[in-house]
Amino acid sequence: MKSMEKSVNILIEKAENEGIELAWDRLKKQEPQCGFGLLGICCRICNMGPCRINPFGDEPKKGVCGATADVIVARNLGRMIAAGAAAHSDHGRDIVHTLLLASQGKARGYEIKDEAKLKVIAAEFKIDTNRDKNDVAKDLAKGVMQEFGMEKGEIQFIKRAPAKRREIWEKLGILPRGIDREIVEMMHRTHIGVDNDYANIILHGLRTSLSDGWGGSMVATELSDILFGTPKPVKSKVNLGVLKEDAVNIIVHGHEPTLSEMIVLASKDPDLIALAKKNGAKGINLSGMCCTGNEILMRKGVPVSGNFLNQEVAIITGAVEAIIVDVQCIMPSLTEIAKCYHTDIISTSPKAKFTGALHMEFHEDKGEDIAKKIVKKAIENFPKRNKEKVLIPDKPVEMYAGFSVEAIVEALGGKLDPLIDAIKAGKIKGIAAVVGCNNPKVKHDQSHVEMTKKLIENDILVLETGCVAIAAAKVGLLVPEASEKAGNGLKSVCKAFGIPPVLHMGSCVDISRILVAVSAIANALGVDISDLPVAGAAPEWMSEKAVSIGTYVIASGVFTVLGTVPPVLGSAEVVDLLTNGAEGLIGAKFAVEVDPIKGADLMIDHIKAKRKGLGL
Ligand code: SF4
Ligand code: MSK
Repeated sequence: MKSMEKSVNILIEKAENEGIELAWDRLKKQEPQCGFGLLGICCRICNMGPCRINPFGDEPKKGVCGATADVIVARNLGRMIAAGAAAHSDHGRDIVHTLLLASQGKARGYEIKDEAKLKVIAAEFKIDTNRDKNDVAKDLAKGVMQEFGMEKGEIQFIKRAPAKRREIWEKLGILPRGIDREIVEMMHRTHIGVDNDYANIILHGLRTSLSDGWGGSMVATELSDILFGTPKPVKSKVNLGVLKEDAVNIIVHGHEPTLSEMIVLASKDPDLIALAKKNGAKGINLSGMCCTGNEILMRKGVPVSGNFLNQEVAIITGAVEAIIVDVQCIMPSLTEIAKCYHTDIISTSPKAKFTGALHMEFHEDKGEDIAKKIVKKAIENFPKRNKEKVLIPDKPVEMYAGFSVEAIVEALGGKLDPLIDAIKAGKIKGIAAVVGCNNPKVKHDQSHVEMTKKLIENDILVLETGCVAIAAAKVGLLVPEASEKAGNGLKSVCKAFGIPPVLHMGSCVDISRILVAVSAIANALGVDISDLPVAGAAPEWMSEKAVSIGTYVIASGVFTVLGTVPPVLGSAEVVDLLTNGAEGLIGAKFAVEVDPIKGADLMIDHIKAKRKGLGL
């Protein structure tokens, strides 16, 4: 079985019978995967190469330029961090741009939904908040935009970190300046013949990743909340069973809320609903996938059809009229698979076109109109559906999402104190941030689910974002009743506050919410983040964004377990720095453990040790 999800296995079989190739088949064709690539010891940075290092100690031990395995591995890792940070941060930049247009009245359909949060964030940027909200928003957008390329100084949100953490960063010289500044510098340093010291490259990797977590990602989260509303607990449904046989099924997939928010509005438009009925459907059924899905789930309660490895099989249901995509984690294979069905793949971002897709470019200034045109296109596709090929093999599962930091505080009665008291009393032993993707190298969703279950059984409150949160939702872990599966201590806290033992905090950029939460707890206890009984994990990670995330999480002082092996094993020095030496520098390190139960055990042991350190 390739997936934990029964319906996915059924659809994989359907695809096989129809001769359609999926990610698992393509992975098989890639195997055995390139050993040099797996170890991170191939380099094609310049045209004297490509070079590779013999991992068994024989020649060649150096690239043509003289680069060792250590330098090559560190450079490759540095570039992965830079790419991941760039992806999150460019998403953040788009949100800033939308906020600016909205504040200028140039983006019909968009408005400031959370004025209170606007004031809080604007005050952080020392902007006068006693004015019209649009004037405040305009100054905030301009101020944040300027930070992207900032040459000197440090980004504003980094000031949210506990003083002890900031001292560590300052001492190491890794307080991030502008986000673009750090990413460009990483690309420069890893050009041939620049930074030829593996440790120095990795140090800048930490700085680059911090500009993502406390910069680009945090900007994306906070400004999205201002524009679209700060998430509050919301009930919804999840898995491919949210698709309906008798409705026009539209899936939004990717990452940004800008377009998907407008698609939500368009899907409720009475004229478009009437058009859907005229075309033989009972209505329009919108669902989300991956993190665009998480964005509209958290704020609008829109059901989720799946996570990363659900995207191809969604088409195999034969019931999807259109998959509307924006940016990130969208497989290029979708257009090829869609040819076997009536499904339209509609690309919308000028940054992300797909050969074979229908491109309907989205611009915020005409957002409402474009969204309506896109939905209309999907509706017109409904009569082309071949009913004989339809297979929706599941019933949806109930879930709750929308646990922003503000929502958690509210659920706890207005303060974080009950959570801190529960940690002190040992009812909650600690907190785990379990994040990240799917990867066909491991059984779809299994590591996420097994690790999460083990953690809650051991009274560890689990915070999740991205594809993990969707995986946990599919097996019913995101409802208050799931506290029955938790240890007695965690169960009693969940029951007292009516919350699930696993809290869905949003999309991948929303890991910034977890940074804010752990900073608040550290500040309340007067300690550093690295002193807290907190651990992180990315059990099925695959993307460069996940590399940046993992790096800023350890750079922020949180021990992190990776469930798929990163391409660094070709350098014993780099491995030692990341899994050992980093602890002395930043108070946290990585561990790699492919077994999710053993990974959870590492986290539990870490949490126990930190409790002891705090005298708890
Ligand atoms: Fe080879 Fe050095 Fe060029 Fe990399 S930078 S391809 S190791 S010569
Ligand atoms: S969508 S980065 S597969 S979490 Fe954010 Fe999922 Fe990972 Fe993409």
